[in-house]
Amino acid sequence: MNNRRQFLKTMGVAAAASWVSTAWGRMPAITQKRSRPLVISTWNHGIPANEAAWDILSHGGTALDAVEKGVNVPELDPESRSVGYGGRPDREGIVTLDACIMDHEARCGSVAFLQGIKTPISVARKVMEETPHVMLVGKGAQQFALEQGFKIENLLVEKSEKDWKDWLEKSQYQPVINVENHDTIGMLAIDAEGNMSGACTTSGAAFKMHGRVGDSPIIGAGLFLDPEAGAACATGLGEMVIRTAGSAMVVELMRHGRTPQQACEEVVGRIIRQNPHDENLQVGFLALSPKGEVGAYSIRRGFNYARYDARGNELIDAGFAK
Ligand code: SD4
Repeated sequence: MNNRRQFLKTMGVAAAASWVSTAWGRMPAITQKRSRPLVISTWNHGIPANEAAWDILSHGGTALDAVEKGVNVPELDPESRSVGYGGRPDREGIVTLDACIMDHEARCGSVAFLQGIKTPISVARKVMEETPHVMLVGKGAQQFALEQGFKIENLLVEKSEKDWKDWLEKSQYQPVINVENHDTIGMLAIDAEGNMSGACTTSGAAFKMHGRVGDSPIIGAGLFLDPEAGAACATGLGEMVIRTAGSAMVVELMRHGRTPQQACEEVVGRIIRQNPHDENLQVGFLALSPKGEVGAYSIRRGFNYARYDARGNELIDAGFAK
């Protein structure tokens, strides 16, 4: 699909009213019909995750329940090897998980470096709802999860253990672009009431240093939501997302009038300018405005997202810069 068609598909088809400048020159500005409920999520595993989220949204449930239950699907799927149970381990062979969640009142909860719990997003929600804090990490997060009734289980599945043993032969840390095309899941939803929520959960970069925390549990990096301005989430090399306060920046640009698409493109552009010679760098953003407009953009080809609204569940290729 050429870039222009991809752009149009990314933006959805609707009436052209005015013109905007994009990475591909001047294009008609596209106004989408107000659409809700709506859920979008990163990568192929967004399709089954959206199904679970839509089941809640279409029955009048809240966006907060939808994003939690939605991302629980890849978290619990051992075949989803970059999220939750089944995720690839760090270089010590230990699976450590990062996740965060945010609701329409800008309340948030987060866990990082969490071990042995299959559904970190649900622990993050408990942090938000049951503690005076935003973020718990490591042993403290695990202890809190146990107190909340979660079980400790082995998260390292055979395939991930084998990948790790193969990796040990060379022990070279080299993040791979679009790992199997289903990385971190970031999900943004707007419910029938018009309230937005977001969730982001991952096992992080495969074979990372023990103790490494990426962008995904960092409010403002892997996920951000402001009820007045919109919501955004990120996937890709977390260090670069943290350095640009990526998701917070996308939301802030929307507050200042950019469409979700323009905001995603601008922050991707900043990351490219900071790293002009990095040929292996991939970062992608997904964004949602309070009106239900969607944006998605990445540094390189390969980033896609799933969108579920009244018309059904669809996998869409995001636009890309290089
Ligand atoms: C991280 N952002 O831990 C995550 C990994 C990811 O696509 O999303 N990769 O850096």
